[in-house]
Amino acid sequence: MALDTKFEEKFLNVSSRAALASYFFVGKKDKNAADKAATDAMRKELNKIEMQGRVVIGEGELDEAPMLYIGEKLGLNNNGPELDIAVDPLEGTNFAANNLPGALSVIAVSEKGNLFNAPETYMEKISTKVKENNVVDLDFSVKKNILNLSEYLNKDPKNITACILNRPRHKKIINELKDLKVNIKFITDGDVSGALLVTDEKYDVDLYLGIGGGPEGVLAAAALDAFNCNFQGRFIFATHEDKTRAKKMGIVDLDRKYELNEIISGDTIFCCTGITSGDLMHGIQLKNDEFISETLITHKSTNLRKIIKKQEKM
Ligand code: VTB
Repeated sequence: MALDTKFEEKFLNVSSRAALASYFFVGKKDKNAADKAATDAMRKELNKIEMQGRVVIGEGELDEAPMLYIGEKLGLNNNGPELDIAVDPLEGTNFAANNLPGALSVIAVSEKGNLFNAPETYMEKISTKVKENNVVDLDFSVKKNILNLSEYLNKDPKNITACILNRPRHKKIINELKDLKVNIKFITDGDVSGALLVTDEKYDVDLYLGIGGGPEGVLAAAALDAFNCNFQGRFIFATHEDKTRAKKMGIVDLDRKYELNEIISGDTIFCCTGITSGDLMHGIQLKNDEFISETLITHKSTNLRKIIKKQEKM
């Protein structure tokens, strides 16, 4: 079964309203206020949609986050299709708080049971536009991935661009990329966007790799699936608490490498709206009593994948 196209507009409205709410806190040096505004707006809009929604990736567990917590039920009239919902109302809290490029509001929706219930831990990730197996793989060395990609794309490694979060934990990967003379696109935060840079030639990124948030990995996978790109992820359960929580969530093999369609399957709608302008989209702009938003929307079953610009009343 596919998700009805009527939901495209509805979920686009959810992410654009969340982006607008957060926009008012841009540059105010208050990450929590910006996040709360986006979360409250997202929740309010989701509850206007006729669906039986359930948050599978959200703002934490009930005891940590009163809004959009994992397991929270959403929707109008307890009627309509049963949907699994993943949200990151404010992806890039640092960006919003400091008025830096790249803050987004993100949501992905699937039919019940098709979205991985991801714990809030780190995830080792890799994404490319190459769909074939065995070209790029999380289990290969950096060198093997780059050389395979180089051969596949018929590009010298020095003309390959790899995107990675600039973190000390990536020192070894970064040194290997440097040795191979690969162009590195460093991002300081925001790896939903980072992972999506492989979706279009215009971004000039061939590979995304490295360790970022698990929930962000699942969200990116939803869009990458619609773009027919590849993604693999492996959760990193570092602490005893992480391991216990993972087991509670039903994860048996803690070291497992997940393929894209084990993370997300069936039909999906993905929307991400720019709060501040970044690589993917322009941020929110205000015009008198109206606002302009740009949202990247994908709908797997209808092959919808485009950036929609809207101007509407606040
Ligand atoms: C990651 C990344 C996110 O925050 O969760 C990162 O996936 C936090 O990583 O996109 P560190 O603990 O290394 O700072 C983001 O960059 C923004 O939420």
